[in-house]
Order: sequence, then structure tokens, then C-alpha cells
Amino acid sequence: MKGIIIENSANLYKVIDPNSKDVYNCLARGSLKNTGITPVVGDRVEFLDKENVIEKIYDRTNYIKRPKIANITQIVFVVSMKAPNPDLLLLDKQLAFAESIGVKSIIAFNKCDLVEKETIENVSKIYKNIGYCTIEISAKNGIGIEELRQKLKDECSVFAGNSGVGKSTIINSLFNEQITEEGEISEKNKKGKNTTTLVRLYELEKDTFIADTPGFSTFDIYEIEKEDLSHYFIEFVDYMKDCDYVGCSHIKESENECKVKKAYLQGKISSTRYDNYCKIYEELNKYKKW
Ligand SMILES: Nc1nc2c(ncn2[C@@H]2O[C@H](COP(=O)(O)OP(=O)(O)O)[C@@H](O)[C@H]2O)c(=O)[nH]1
Ligand SMILES: [Mg+2]
Ligand SMILES: [Zn+2]
Repeated sequence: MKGIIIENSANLYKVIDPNSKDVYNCLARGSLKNTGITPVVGDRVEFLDKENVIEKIYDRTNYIKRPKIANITQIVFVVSMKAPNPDLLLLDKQLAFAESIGVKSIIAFNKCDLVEKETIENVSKIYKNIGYCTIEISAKNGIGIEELRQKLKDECSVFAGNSGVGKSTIINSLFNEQITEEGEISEKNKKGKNTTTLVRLYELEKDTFIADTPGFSTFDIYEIEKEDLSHYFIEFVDYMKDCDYVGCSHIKESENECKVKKAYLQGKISSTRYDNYCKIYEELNKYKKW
């Protein structure tokens, strides 16, 4: 039978049959070890329903190491407008990561009830203007949830963002029920507490899956070569074709040599995006040296 792994703890895998919705508790066949590929959540597999054994893992379209998940088609980056404040450096890092693995991005600005309309606009337009899909949400009041639901249709989406930004609350309102534990922000330190511990896929509707993951905030951004980073800043791509040098870093070159820098100085590239590019580039540089 064909199925999808929706949960994994230790060597036990829950495999769903997408047609019947039946879930089977499976082990992986020992011989799978020889292939060097360990099954993970999101894997399409061939399994024996009577013996509860996974026999084969189908080729993956993508694979993320931390948390371990395969075959996602888009990432929903949840950014809290307040408590905690938006972390655009993290967002830009994660958007670059999504571009590097060829996965679509959705930016969900949450807790919009806590700030002025103008504050939301100022942030969201940076991303809307360069072609990203943005949604304004107040999960607490159910605002923006239906718009998000439309974007999730027929996709396998992972929710990402710092703890406390509202991922679990959003997922719960999508399901109209409590499926993940909500962490309370402690009034004392305003630091989000993450209570979700498992990576698990939930079927929202037929062919539509979503995953709430713990610690999905750093990704493997460090696997990107600094020379490649600008390719994953989508609004840079058109300008960088005309830079004078093949290996232009778009940082230390002059605005005459570098068309990205020129565009930034002319206000055609957002200054937070450009600044974050420089910061991430420097981080990648340090990381590689280290
Ligand atoms: N004011 C406001 N609070 C929210 C909203 N969404 C979530 N919260 C609160 O933010 C806290 C963290 O939410 P949670 O879903 O656990 O965040 P997670 O760590 O990303 O899963 C909880 O106390 C939620 O009630 C929202 O839209 N508005
Ligand atoms: Mg959570
Ligand atoms: Zn350049």
C-alpha cells in the first residue's frame, strides 16, 4: 500500500492511507538501512498493512534536516507584529533558505490586533512589493484565517517562526479545535515558551497537509554558500545580472560597479532587506571560516 508518514517517534512511524484515512503504526524494514535513507515525516512510502512494515521510500522532492521533514511544498513564516516584535532578519534568512530549496513562501503577519494598521502596512509592503504572498492575521480573533486556508489548499505546508509568534494558535483556528498545545507567553519575560514537541503532519482536507514543528526557526541557512546568497534575495536577481564583476558581493563594490548597490541607493531595494543581506552574508562568511 501507498501512504504518507505523518508522525515519527524513535523507530515507530504513523503512516496514513490518504484514501481511507486509516493510520498504521509501522516499523521500517531493516533492509532500508542499507539504502542509507531513514524515513522521516512527509515521506511517501510503500508499506505492508498487515505486517505494519515500511518497505520503500519514494524519491523526495526536498528534505529538511532540522526538523526532519520531507516533501514540503511551502513554508508559512509566521511573524508576530508585537509581543514578540517582528524579527525581519530571521524572516529574510528563512526566505532565502526557502528560495534555496525551491519551496514557496507565505508570510503571515500575526497579532495584527496589537498594532496600528499603518505599522502592519509598513512591514508587509516590503515583501508584497517584491512578490511575496503576505497575509495579515489576528489568530486570536479569527481574522485572516480563511484567506490563509485558501493558500494552503493542495499543499504540504510547514509553519515556521520564533516561539510565541502564534503558530499553534493559527493551526488550532484552522482546525477549529485544539490539536497542538498553546504555550502561554510569560508576562514576566515576554519570552515565548514552546510546548510543541513532535513533528507531525495534520491533514486539513484532502491532499492538504500542514505541520507545526518545534524549533523550526534557524533552518540550515548555513548550508548556503555566501556567493549564492544574493540569488535567494529575489528582488536582487534582476539587478545583479548587470554587475561589473562575476563574483560581485554587492557589498564592498562601488555603486558604479554594482547594480544591486545602485538600486538600493536609489531606493529601489528596501534598506532593511539590503542591510539584512549584508548581515547574513557576513554571518555565512564567519561561519565558513570557523
Ligand atoms: N493578541 C494576540 N495574541 C495572540 C494571537 N495569536 C496568538 N496569540 C497569543 O500568543 C501566545 C503564543 O501563541 P502560540 O500559538 O503558542 O505560539 P507558538 O509558540 O508560535 O506556537 C499565546 O498566548 C496566544 O494566545 C493574536 O492574533 N493576537
Ligand atoms: Mg507552538
Ligand atoms: Zn553587485
